[in-house]
Amino acid sequence: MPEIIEQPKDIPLDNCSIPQQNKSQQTNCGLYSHIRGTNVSYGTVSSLPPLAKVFVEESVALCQPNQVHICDGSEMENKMLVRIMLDDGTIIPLPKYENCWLARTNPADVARVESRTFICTEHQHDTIPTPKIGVKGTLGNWISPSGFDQAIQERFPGCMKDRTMYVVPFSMGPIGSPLSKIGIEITDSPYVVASMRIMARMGTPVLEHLWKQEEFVRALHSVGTPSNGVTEMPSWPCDPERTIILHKPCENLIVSYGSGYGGNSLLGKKCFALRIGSTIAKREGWLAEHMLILGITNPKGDKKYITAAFPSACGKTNLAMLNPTLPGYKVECVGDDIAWMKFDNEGVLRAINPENGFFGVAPGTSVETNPIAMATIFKNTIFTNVAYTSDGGVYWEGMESSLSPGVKVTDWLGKPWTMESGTPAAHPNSRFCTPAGQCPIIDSHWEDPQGVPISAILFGGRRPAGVPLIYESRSWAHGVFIGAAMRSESTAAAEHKGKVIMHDPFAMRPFFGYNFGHYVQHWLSMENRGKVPKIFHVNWFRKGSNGKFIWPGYGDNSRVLDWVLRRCNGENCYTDAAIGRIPAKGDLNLESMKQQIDYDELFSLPKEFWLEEAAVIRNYFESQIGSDLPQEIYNELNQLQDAIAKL
Ligand code: GTP
Ligand code: SPV
Ligand code: MN
Repeated sequence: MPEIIEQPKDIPLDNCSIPQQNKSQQTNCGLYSHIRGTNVSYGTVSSLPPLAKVFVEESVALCQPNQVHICDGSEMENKMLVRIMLDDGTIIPLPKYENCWLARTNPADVARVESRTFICTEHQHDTIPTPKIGVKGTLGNWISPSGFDQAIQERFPGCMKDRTMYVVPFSMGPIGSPLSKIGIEITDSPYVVASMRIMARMGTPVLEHLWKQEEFVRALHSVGTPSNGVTEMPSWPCDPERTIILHKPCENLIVSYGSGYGGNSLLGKKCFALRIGSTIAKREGWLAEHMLILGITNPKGDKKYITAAFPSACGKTNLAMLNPTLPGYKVECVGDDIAWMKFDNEGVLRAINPENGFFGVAPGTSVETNPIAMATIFKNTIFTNVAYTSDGGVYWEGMESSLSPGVKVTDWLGKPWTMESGTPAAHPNSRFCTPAGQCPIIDSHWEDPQGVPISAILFGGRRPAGVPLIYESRSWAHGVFIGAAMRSESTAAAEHKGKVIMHDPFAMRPFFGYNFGHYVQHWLSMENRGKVPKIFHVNWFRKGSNGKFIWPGYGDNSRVLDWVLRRCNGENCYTDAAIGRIPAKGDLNLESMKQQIDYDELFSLPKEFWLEEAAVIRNYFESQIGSDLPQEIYNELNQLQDAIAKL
């Protein structure tokens, strides 16, 4: 196998079967078609329903691209995009695998930028609760309608000069499902188009469906050009200094400028499915959440579906693809990041995964920790910011055992790397973007238009101290309180520095589309709409006095799910503790575990810790949310403090 060399054009691409055509020769499907005087180089204008056409026309007038490409989602189109990205140096091939590519970003564009993410409403109070005087609000950023318009006018006019504007019709959820929604993303990034093709149902079938309904979310994206006109890294254009991500729920409108990375640019994901999605869900009476969905079957053949909300990079992908160590159990994956949940006519809460792919954290993914993900990602995948190997493969922290002897590693910045380098080979927020349908344990109902029935909801986070492996809420309101009180150690998924324990209610803090107090009220109201699932809180990340995790996690988390399932089936296998119900000693199945488990350490509730925790939660509620937080939640907190006082 030849060593991968930096110059992508020198690489034989026979095994990739990329048509050897350049940009000017792309296709002539749209040769005589124009939008606002701009050539349509691919696709036909007449395929656009009237309102979609208006959106494209307005975007062309604003961004002034040199041509327009209306995406059909075809194989041929994708090959063309790959060719363009290879020519631009945006991606390099990974000949060790089938149809896999590595993109390396500008090092200033590696994660979501929460501080530059805004929701636009007439009144600030519709977007964020009013914090106590002198306290900085941390539950989202508001921008006024005039500020919104100004931010666009300062960045977008002419921002696509000399670039192609791609029009990407996409469906969040199976096309035509009553739970699905359509969007159109307009972008000047072929990387975004190729990634959206994996992450959402994309192209002609979506446009065809759109003729029947007309309603869609508008999403405008540009990687931007810095104000001095100089693009630092032509293979990854971006404008980090002026990056901004805007949402206007009243118009179902998303506008994103300056970043090509992940949630900043794949606008179907966090911007649509969570921020705009949560506002639609509030209006229509359902829930749009940062949750995985899995199906679990016990040895008796009883199958239940569970959702789980953990903050970014806290284990959703891993749990969604769990490989149980508990004999006789089977886990199947419906989704790893987002759940849309709605009660059906029988009052059953049903969930769909609105996505079509996984945009998963690479480091830590290995044959030891997540063999299912490893069996998913080595074909038709775009990797971003991982390291690559001289035998044409990828590498990241955790893959040590898969590295063949003699193979050389080049880090995500393009520098030679060895185990002794002292820096990470892959960026901590490096990711794989891979089709969900390739997952060997994808659930047979994962595309069911009706969704799957949900029996339990888990909340959880990275809590090195004090928080037990699992506890169950005593009621729906108590469960909603547990979601509201969630805290977790920060990770590399956003721009936060260092490992600090942050509040991350419902794992949604970066993703609320409206006032969090109103969001909690909406959650409480779900109890009146149908049969609500049981709510639990889990923590795989508690550490012992030696600084090591006291729970092995991963496949052994099946033992925790076993308890959840038994509780859902009404088994009396719990004991009451100050913070909720926990498995009584002997009730958690620890049979044949490799590691010796100290139950008392795993479930201890240190009084000092919980006094402090409850005080921190109270301060957070009072200073950040005040009277917007429903009284029921304060009542739950009062009960918790009373119970802790008795410890
Ligand atoms: P987003 O895609 O950012 O929303 O994140 P996610 O919640 O899907 O996170 P993911 O499953 O990718 O997990 C991220 C990190 O958590 C990886 O480094 C994993 O190795 C680690 N992790 C996941 N599950 C466990 C576990 O059970 N125990 C321990 N100790 N680490 C875990
Ligand atoms: C997250 O940060 O929660 C992600 C990755 O799932 S991103 O799509 O970049 O938001
Ligand atoms: Mn996520």
